Formats: sequence, C-alpha cells, structure tokens
Amino acid sequence: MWWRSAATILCGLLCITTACGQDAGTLPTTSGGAVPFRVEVVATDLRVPWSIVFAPDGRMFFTERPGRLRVIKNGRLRAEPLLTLPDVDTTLKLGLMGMTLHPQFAQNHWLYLAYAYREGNGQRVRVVRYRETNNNLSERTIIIENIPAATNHAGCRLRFGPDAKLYITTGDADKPPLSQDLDSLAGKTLRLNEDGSVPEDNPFFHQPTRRVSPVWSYGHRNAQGLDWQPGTNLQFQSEHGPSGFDGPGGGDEINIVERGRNYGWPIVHHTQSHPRMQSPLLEYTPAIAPGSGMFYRRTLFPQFQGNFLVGCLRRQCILRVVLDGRRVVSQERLLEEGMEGSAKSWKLPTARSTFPPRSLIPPTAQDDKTTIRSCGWCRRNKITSLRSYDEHTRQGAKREREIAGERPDNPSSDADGHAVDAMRAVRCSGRSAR
Ligand SMILES: [Ca+2]
Repeated sequence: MWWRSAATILCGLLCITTACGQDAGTLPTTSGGAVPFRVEVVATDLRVPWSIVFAPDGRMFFTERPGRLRVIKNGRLRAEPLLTLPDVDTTLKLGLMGMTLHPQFAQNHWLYLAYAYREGNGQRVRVVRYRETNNNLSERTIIIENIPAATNHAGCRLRFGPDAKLYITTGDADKPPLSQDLDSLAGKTLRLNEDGSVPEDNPFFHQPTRRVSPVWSYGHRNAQGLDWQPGTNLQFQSEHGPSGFDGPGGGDEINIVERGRNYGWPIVHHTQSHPRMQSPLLEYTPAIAPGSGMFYRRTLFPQFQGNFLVGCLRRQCILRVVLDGRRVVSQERLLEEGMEGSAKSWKLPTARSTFPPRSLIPPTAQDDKTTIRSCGWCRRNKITSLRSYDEHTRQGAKREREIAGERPDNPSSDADGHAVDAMRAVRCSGRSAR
C-alpha cells in the first residue's frame, strides 16, 4: 500500500491550490495559526500519482507511475485513462513520472511526458510529446531518449523555463561518477528546444557527437523538484541525497541552479564544499526525500505567494520555504503526520560530520592503506577497509531512520524509508471540507 504515500501528497498539494477552510479550531494551520487550511480528497484508489498539471480550461492532468495519464474534469475523475503507455518500466521507483504542458498549450495542445523504459538489461528514460485534443492523445513524437536510468535514480521532472526552453532533471542512474561526466546525460539538468533540438547557447560541447550538448548543469544525484522563482527567475531544484548505499543517509538539497555549474555529486555532498562546486542553499539530514518542488503563484493563499513548496516522501508532508530572493527567511512543515495539529517549525540545517561516498574509495582500497590513511574522515571514524566503511554506512542509515522516527520493522515502509500510513487517506477523507 506504499503508493498511498504519493496519494496523500496529492491531497496536500490540492489543498493548497484549491481549498481553504474557515473552521480554524480543528484545521491544520501554519505556525502561529496564520494560515488555516483544510484538505479535500478529490480522487482515491490511485497508484503513485507523480505529476500534476492544470490545463487552461481547468482540467487537471496527472500521471500514475504504472504508465497511466488520468484527468479530473469538474471535480470528477474520468474512469478511463487518457493514455496507458505500453512500454513503461515500473520497476521499483520507475515508471511514468514527469509531465508538463507547453507554455502555449491553449494553441498547440502539446503535452510532454517523461518515463522509464527498458533497454537491454538496463533502464533508460525518454521524453515524448503528444498533441491533446478532446481527451485524445495523438502525434507521439520522441523529444529525447536513451537517458541513463536505474531503479532508484531516474530524475524525470519536466518544466518549461521563463526562456521557453524545456528543462529535464536526470538521475545518476546509480552510477555516481556519471554525474561528473559531461558526455553522459546522467545526473544532469538538460535544456532543449520544444522539438527536442539542442539550443545553440547551451554551455557545453558534447565530445562524442562534436555538437552542442543538452547539458545545462551537472553534478546532480537525483533532482525531482524544479521551478523558477517568481520575480527573479532563479531556477530552484530539490534533490535527493544519498540513501546509505552510496553515502550516508540524508543530505537532501535545495539548490539554486545556474548555467553550466557543477552541483558536486558525488565529489561533495551534505555540508561538504568545494571551491569549484556549488553548495546547496539548504541541506537536510535526516532525509526529507523531496519528490517535488514548486513555487506558489496563485491568489487563494496570499501568504504563500512566492514560497517554495516541496512534497516530502518521508513523513508525507509539505515543506514550505519562505524566501527573499536567494535568502531563506523561514521554513516549516505542513501536514506532517497527516492532518493533526499545527505545522511544526523545521529544524534548520546544521553542520554535520559527513563521509565520502563509497564510489570515491577505490575498489583496491581494502589493500591500499595509503588511500584509507589519506582520508581524514576515514581516520576519524576508524575506517580501515571497505568492509568497515560499509558497516559504518549501515549503522549510520539505521541511526538516521531512528532520528526520523521511523520503525524499521514497519511492514508498510519500503526500503528507502518512504513510510506509509494507510489510514492517513481515511483521515483526510473524514475531514474533507464538503
Ligand atoms: Ca549537491
């Protein structure tokens, strides 16, 4: 029942975009009670809804990871999907994930999807474009494909920027060094024209093809939130930090992403820094598992205007970041632990001791005492071999889970700690507004 996690996040986001409660005595509020709101359930029995977009005519399109594109019109979920992709790979955290509409959707009806598919023994991601007319999709066009992916790290957030270019986040495909390889599409932000061609003003040259590269920024692990700040047009991303197998747990990031820059993975992560790499604006340990990120632009909640809202898979809450340009003014969690009580203040990031990802320790390090001895973190933590590194990682991940309040024996938690409380959807329903 782990997919209910995403369904609850869907409820929360809808609350922010469509509903507002008056009975503040029993409703969730932001800290200090400044913004009361209530959650309405608009659809049930969904399988991992991942992207939501609104058409100019008011219809709501959303993806389900098994490969379905669904629509809600006038508050009702249409029973039949608009589309069921035949070639989607739904292994673990893959599937149909990204969706966006062309900025001129009202005129050209172009809808873009990003999903994982199987290629040989591995996974890949492709982005396709359809023309949507009267709930019918046609004119399938491949925009880009053969993007490396893996069961965990596949990126897939799609959005058009203020420059009318299509931006795509990609994961490191479980191969961290690819994030630093400018000739690979893994662990990057890509920037394309609406038809999939590469803009001539992109920052990098792709050596194998001797042409301009789709790459806009690099050194990402798995960014899945993407939007531009109203007013400044700064690009913000949320990004998942290590899961334990590729570095200590936590280290989730919010970054301001700029042309041609290196965001560090896997050379630096958590609170580490490097003179030629960009440090995150915000870092979160324990993990929050940021699965989405968007700026609030609407008028129903004027207090949220210009806030960056992040859908957190862990604890199933929404992180609200109040910003003044590049400066973080405050943070809080909304809807944490379901609907009960007021939002709690977020513990602001603090410096932590961290250790290098396993990929940076050469395979021969077990016999290479010089390599181990040259690593300050390894010395401090008495790491003398890859085996002791792995044990430390395991213990660290366990501690992170305990700090996060998770129960390792909870049968409704999956391996990455995307804990699920199946009853939460019921609670949402019991408190629905109408
Ligand atoms: Ca980073």
